[in-house]
Amino acid sequence: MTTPASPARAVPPAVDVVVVGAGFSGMYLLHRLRKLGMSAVVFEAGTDVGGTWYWNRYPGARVDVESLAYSYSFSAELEQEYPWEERYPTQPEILKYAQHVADRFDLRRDIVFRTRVSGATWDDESRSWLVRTEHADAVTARFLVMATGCLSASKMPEIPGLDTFKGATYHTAHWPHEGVDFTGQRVGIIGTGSSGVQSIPVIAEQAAELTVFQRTPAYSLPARNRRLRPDEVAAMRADYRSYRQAQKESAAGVPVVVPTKSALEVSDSERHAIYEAAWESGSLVNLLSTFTDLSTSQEANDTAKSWIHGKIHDIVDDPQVAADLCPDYPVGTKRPCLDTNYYETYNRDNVHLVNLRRTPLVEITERGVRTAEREHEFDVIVYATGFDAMTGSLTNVDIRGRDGLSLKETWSAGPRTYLGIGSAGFPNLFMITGPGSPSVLSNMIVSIEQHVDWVVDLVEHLRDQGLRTVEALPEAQDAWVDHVNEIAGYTLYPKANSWYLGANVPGKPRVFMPYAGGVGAYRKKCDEVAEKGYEGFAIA
Ligand code: N01
Repeated sequence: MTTPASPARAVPPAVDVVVVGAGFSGMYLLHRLRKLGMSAVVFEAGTDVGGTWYWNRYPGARVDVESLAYSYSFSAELEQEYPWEERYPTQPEILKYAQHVADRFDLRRDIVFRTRVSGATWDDESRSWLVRTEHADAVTARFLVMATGCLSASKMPEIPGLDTFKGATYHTAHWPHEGVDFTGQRVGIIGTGSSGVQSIPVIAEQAAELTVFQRTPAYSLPARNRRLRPDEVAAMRADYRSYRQAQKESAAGVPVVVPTKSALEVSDSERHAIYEAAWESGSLVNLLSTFTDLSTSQEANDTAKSWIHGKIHDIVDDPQVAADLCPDYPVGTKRPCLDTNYYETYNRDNVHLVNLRRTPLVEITERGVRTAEREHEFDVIVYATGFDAMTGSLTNVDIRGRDGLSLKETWSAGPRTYLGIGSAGFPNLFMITGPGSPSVLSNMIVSIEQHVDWVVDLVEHLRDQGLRTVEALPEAQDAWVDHVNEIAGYTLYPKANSWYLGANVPGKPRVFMPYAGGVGAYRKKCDEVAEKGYEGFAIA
């Protein structure tokens, strides 16, 4: 998607805070900063608010956290009034919610749409950032907050001949606003992560033929989506505060019954009944919290893996296709998916699976996709090939800290942050849900609100104390990076080639980027740091 040549509105020359991105982070930041009486401008590449939910309009796009939980908690009125319709809302429903929030809190007047930030340079003398946009605007700001999201730098695959295809090409993360009509079309789709798993069943219903090119199968759980019942909405609204508190204290920002047993200490029949109940519940967190040791013990995890393999074989008619759809890495070590009729779709006559592990992809041709076996001809190719996750949206902006230090170069061996919020050498720069924070392992809105509150409280503290700069200390950052790695080392996460580890981007250092210690423990740590006068940060 291209951005128009001119920005939507005039840009102020100087503000207290520049925010990059008008997704859920940027919107809440703006709201909080205004309440503090600080001037702020938000730059947004899209034509409207919504971030992830603005860009990812592919067919079947839904969130995999329930609507009543995947929503802002900062306004009780908003919680009480917003009429969520479905258990797992569609992308249009979530975008409508974001637009409602923008209207309700009058956010758009401080958002400059259609404007990508190209670079930002710290000036030590004035102790401020000079932020530049693609339209050659420049704004001076005391603080720069990157609210750019973890999954926003989309990625095309490294396949020869990408530009040669004569038919239509789409990436799931840049879907046309007017939609795509696949009726009568021969469609090829590359990628079977969450975006592929959600879009494949919907495209299959329209297309004449759909061929799925799968490199790594995903674990996917049926969402069992449905309309929300008035009684469950009323019950949540009657006691939202306790629910929000439970979210804050939970591991993933979604309260669950905390498991007490190992998968290895129960009988086969008890274990199967527990997995069956989680499968029936249509909730990923339920599945991943069935036992205490699924994320730490290979043997325990193998029980879930083989149980899910059994489910896939039950659903998919062709035994070879079923076998090809069975993942071989531990459950949960790549992000599992939530689907509607995903495995069932492979029973359709017009759907074909190509296992790229057996038949590697060779090139894109004028007419379609060539594998080691043959050429497949298409009218349309859909790339559901994911993102340069967690760091791409930060390093794509030319950020220069003290003495011209480049963020991209500084992170060339992997991202280094203190708490996933700041990075040494980059004063007054904050990241919302940055690498080293729970972020993508959690309900993003819970983590976003926690980061925004923490950062805005820090900005308020500086202002009230008459202080100008804050910067992560290298030794605090080193200790935090070690801690993040240590926690990941206790888990099975490093056993899969996931985007959590940067494994989907050739040349990206293999570093486990999110913090796996849980949002409850992480929040406590952040609160302690603040209580101790922002321990680990140099403040001046
Ligand atoms: O991207 P992905 P996504 N040749 O990276 C394949 C969130 N999300 O957009 O695994 C062939 O997961 C790649 O194969 P492999 C969610 O956190 C949430 O689907 O690298 N194949 C993989 O199958 C999710 O995890 C929701 O071997 C190639 C696929 O493309 C994250 O976003 C919905 C290839 C990419 O999968 C990313 O999901 C959507 C190549 N050269 C997204 N290159 C919900 O809330 C890549 N692939 C439900």
